[in-house]
Amino acid sequence: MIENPLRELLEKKSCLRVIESVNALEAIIIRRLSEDNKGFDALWLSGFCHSAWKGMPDNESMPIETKLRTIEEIRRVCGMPIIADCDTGGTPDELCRSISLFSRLVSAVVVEDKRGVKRNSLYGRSVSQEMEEISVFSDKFKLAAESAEKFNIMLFARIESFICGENMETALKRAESYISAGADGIVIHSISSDGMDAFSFCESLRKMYKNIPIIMIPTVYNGYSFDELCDKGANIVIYANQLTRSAVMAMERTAKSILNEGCSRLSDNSYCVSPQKILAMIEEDII
Ligand code: SPV
Ligand code: MG
Repeated sequence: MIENPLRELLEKKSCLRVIESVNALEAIIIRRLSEDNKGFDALWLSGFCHSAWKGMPDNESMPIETKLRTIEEIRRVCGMPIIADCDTGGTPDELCRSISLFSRLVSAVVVEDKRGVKRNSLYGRSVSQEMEEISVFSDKFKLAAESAEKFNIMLFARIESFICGENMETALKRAESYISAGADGIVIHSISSDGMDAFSFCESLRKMYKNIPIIMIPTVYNGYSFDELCDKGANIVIYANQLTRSAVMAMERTAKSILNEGCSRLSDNSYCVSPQKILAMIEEDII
């Protein structure tokens, strides 16, 4: 069976640094910063950022074919392992189909335990978000895990308890059930500013499962260093959206500057890389 590069990395390193990549240019930038085993270890195909670049809401309405085409474009320029955000995965059949379509391109898939129309977790409780019943999600997950095992891709269960107002006990109960259903790892999502819910969860889960890989997404509790998050028990830290957010800020600043200045000289000199830099980055890739 073909090796799974993410699984191999998890065996070699106690904690992996993963960053959003939702198009080929982002992937080239990350790959160039990650040569010689330094930098980032893998890419996160963020549903939020991928849909944002397509001008679509993060509500699982993106056709799977569009996601696949993006992953193929990334694959063409970058060999780093990819972790794909599969949202709730839809029905069990839809989830298994996604796993089979992604299988030759990605190392891992993450599926979250909410139900109904998917809303981005960063909304928290300001919008209506419902958790799926533990048994319903576990049954769906079990089928998906069988399919993932067949294709040798890792399947992570993402627990949204702390997004939707569930307590620690329920979050841990969910983790136990998903691990029994075949999860290769757990993503514990949190939007608390100190991350304490995610850290306590991690500590308790570790007592029950010494080696289960745990993923943290410190978008809101962003003051902790990578090393601190590893000490808190993370095996994978995902910087899920900072590249897209910084690109939006830079694009707005440049566009405004062109309007305000009446010409592009200030933005060309101060806010933009040269066209040659981009041409070289891409052509060096093709040669
Ligand atoms: C994403 O990047 O699409 C995620 C992480 O799922 S979050 O936006 O925090 O839900
Ligand atoms: Mg997402």
